Amino acid sequence: MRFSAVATLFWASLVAAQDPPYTGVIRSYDFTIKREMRAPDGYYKPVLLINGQFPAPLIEANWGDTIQVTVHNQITGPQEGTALHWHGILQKNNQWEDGVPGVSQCPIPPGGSFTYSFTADLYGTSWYHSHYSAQYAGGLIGPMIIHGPDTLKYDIGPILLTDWYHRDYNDIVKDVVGTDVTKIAPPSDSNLINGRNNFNCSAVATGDTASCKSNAGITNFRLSPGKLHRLRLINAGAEGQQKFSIDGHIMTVIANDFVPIIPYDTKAHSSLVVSLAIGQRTDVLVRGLDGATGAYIMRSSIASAPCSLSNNPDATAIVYYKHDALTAGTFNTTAWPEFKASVEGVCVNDDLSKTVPWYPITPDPNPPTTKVIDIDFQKNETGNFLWLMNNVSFRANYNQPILLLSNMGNNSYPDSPEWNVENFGSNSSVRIVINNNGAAGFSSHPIHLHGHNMFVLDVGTGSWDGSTVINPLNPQRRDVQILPANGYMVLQFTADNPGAWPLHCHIAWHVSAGLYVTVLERPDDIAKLQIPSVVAQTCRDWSAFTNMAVVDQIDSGL
Ligand SMILES: *[C@@H]1O[C@H](CO)[C@@H](O)[C@H](O)[C@H]1NC(C)=O
Ligand SMILES: *[C@@H]1O[C@H](CO)[C@@H](O)[C@H](O)[C@H]1NC(C)=O
Ligand SMILES: *[C@@H]1O[C@H](CO)[C@@H](O)[C@H](O)[C@H]1NC(C)=O
Ligand SMILES: *[C@@H]1O[C@H](CO)[C@@H](O)[C@H](O)[C@H]1NC(C)=O
Ligand SMILES: *[C@@H]1O[C@H](CO)[C@@H](O)[C@H](O)[C@H]1NC(C)=O
Ligand SMILES: *[C@@H]1O[C@H](CO)[C@@H](O)[C@H](O)[C@H]1NC(C)=O
Ligand SMILES: [Cu+2]
Repeated sequence: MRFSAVATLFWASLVAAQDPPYTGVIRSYDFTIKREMRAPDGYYKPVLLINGQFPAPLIEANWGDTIQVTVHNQITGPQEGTALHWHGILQKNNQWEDGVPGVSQCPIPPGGSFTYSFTADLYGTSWYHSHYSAQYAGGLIGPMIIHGPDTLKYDIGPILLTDWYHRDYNDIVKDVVGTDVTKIAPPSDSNLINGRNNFNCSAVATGDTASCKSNAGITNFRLSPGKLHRLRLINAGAEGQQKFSIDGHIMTVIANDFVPIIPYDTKAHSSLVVSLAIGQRTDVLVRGLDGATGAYIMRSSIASAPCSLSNNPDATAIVYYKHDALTAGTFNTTAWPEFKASVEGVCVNDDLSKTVPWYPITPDPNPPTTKVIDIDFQKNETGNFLWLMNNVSFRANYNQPILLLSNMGNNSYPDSPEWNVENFGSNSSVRIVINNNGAAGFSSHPIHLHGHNMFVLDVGTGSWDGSTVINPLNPQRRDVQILPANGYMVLQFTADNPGAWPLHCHIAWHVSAGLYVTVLERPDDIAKLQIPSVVAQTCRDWSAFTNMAVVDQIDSGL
């Protein structure tokens, strides 16, 4: 799976060109999704699994390969539709493979199958997850690694950081979009590193009779002294912002999302930790301590309110050099208090001035359109709490995917304002200013744009001054950025990818409650896309299912 030295030289010469090489290699996967009892942290609950696994299997490919995933929806107890989204993949020329029900496809009905096929068009670290209601908070997540020219011998692989809830995601969603203000922001019960952590079963709520085993066990990773290791951090949780560190070790940040950046050490900056909001990935290099034989603690802490809410925010894993140290179970924790202090109450990504892409791209300094979108938080007429963007709380119609209607030349839906479509027509570049102020400003949001590595021109508290752009010749690009509480974010994208692209908060509970806009990009070119007939067939299959069964869509659907 790794590149040879010669191949690396060849590929490196192509890198700046952006477009992936064509390798002709197909990486095939066969995924069966089921709901079964599991106890990742010791507490038994129904978990959505792929091929029996939580977290779901690793997808691994080389840049330019074709990834082909056949998904069998065997979810029962109850039956549900599903769809898988390949986070961060651009899907240029495969826009219908983005996996968002009601936007790019109809859900895969219970008992049905669908084969996704797309190019590994960027390289680095990512993940995939269900985009159907809050299924991904119920376990339907997995890592995805695409090897590029930046390959390294000591690759520790994916490190998934996920908050974890003991209640079923459907029950949580009902509360989140409910009418009782005390229930709309549920705290997570636990925090996991690669799907494991120890949970203290004495702490379960009175009356909770679920079976639970304390000391379920944690993950461990072996490092080699003096060697440079690559760690691929992924926040694949539902709500919590993670602050990652390893006691006694300095980390060098080399990529954010699918974008390699000019490296910097966490130690050399104010923050000693790596901050990741939901959906974000950060690749770090860690040099094994010279001559080390001991064991150290790897930590990921959910940043406390106002960033996130958790009853057990601290996840741990072990980093060890010699097996004896692992079994002895004594750890050097000298450095932890200093790290802990830097974790609290900071709900932002590292400064944009620090995160400079390795391969520069300059955005249009005068984009032909700038759209201002306000975020609001309100009760609707029935008293349910909802999030709004541009004065609309999004709600999908699973039977009418926006991309497919657009492909048939229909870009106006007078009866469906809740699809929240922003039609940017044929604009060559689009700038969007998102304001998170007023009554809605109490929370920060990880804002995710599909189909692009967005330029992040500026973020901050208060309002944008209308002109400041950080690193205007080469601003940070990534696919998720934290929009601060009581703040703003300015993003821009080059309209090089015709499609219907979700722009949304990646907190499961917030997108469930409608914090979402559909960016419609170059509809004239969407009309020309040759969408395979199997996509329409999935809609007929879904329609046949919904003619027989009532789909209880309790949230936005995403
Ligand atoms: C587990 O929780 C119980 C009840 O809160 C407490 O008494 C006990 O000390 C905890 N055990 C550990 C190992 O933290
Ligand atoms: C523990 O780690 C610190 C650095 O974090 C180091 O200065 C100290 O020497 C270590 N102690 C032992 C006993 O290895
Ligand atoms: C308010 O929102 C809830 C939750 O999405 C929804 O079930 C309900 O139908 C909405 N009420 C109105 C009047 O639209
Ligand atoms: C927002 O929507 C509500 C209800 O649809 C409407 O009454 C109000 O005028 C809208 N506000 C703005 C600023 O568009
Ligand atoms: C476009 O689709 C919407 C939603 O199905 C429908 O209401 C509308 O009539 C359609 N427009 C045309 C011109 O077919
Ligand atoms: C550019 O986008 C704006 C919406 O922000 C839209 O009103 C306008 O028609 C678009 N221009 C073109 C040329 O499509
Ligand atoms: Cu949010």
